Amino acid sequence: MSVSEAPRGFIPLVFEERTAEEMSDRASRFYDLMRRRRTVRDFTDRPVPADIIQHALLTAGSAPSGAHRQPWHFVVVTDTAKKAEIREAAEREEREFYGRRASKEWLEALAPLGTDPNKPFLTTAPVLIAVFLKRFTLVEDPNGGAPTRLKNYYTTESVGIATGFLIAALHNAGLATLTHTPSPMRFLNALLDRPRHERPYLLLVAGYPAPDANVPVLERYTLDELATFV
Ligand code: IYR
Repeated sequence: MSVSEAPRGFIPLVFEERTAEEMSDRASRFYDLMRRRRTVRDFTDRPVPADIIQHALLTAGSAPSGAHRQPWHFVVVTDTAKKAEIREAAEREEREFYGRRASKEWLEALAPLGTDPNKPFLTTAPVLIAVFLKRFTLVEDPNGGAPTRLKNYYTTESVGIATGFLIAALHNAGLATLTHTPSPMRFLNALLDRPRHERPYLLLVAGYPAPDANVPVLERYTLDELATFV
């Protein structure tokens, strides 16, 4: 981060007031769009236009963050060999997870999803976006001295919100995604050449669903179940 990215002063808010009718219409139409999002595990290798990924990343970067520290970094992987390396490392961790690390309770929770240690989507899907969380930001010294460590705040919340924006943006554009969290995923630092103070947060898989893709039958909470109005 350069010092110029820090907030500087105040300007009038640009706020477009909408009619109540337009607001209701937009609210219900946005819900209608978002409720059609499904986590997809079967992708085709059909490439996706770069500008869609770029705009989705800019959308993610518009998320609010603690003290506006923007504690995120995204690595977009489309290279076939790099995807293969990621798959191999992720499957190694997943074999440990399913074979040893996961509790019985966790495996039972996953059973309805039908997941296992094999992650073919990591090489089939055209795009992997590795999301990194920056616990602090390194500010370069303009005089060539040692960089300063600027502490970041609410990093988990901030990166979670940005990732939500990213998933919504990709879905809005017409792509399918999968939030994949190989655990642990420190291997991503070495494979993607990211510094240690950046923690891999999740791996977002994006692309077109396979024509025969299936998704689990599931129900989402109703409004009464998910919210309380006091
Ligand atoms: N990371 C493993 C296990 C897994 C965990 C959860 I929580 C999920 O919602 C899905 C999978 C895997 O990717 O298979």
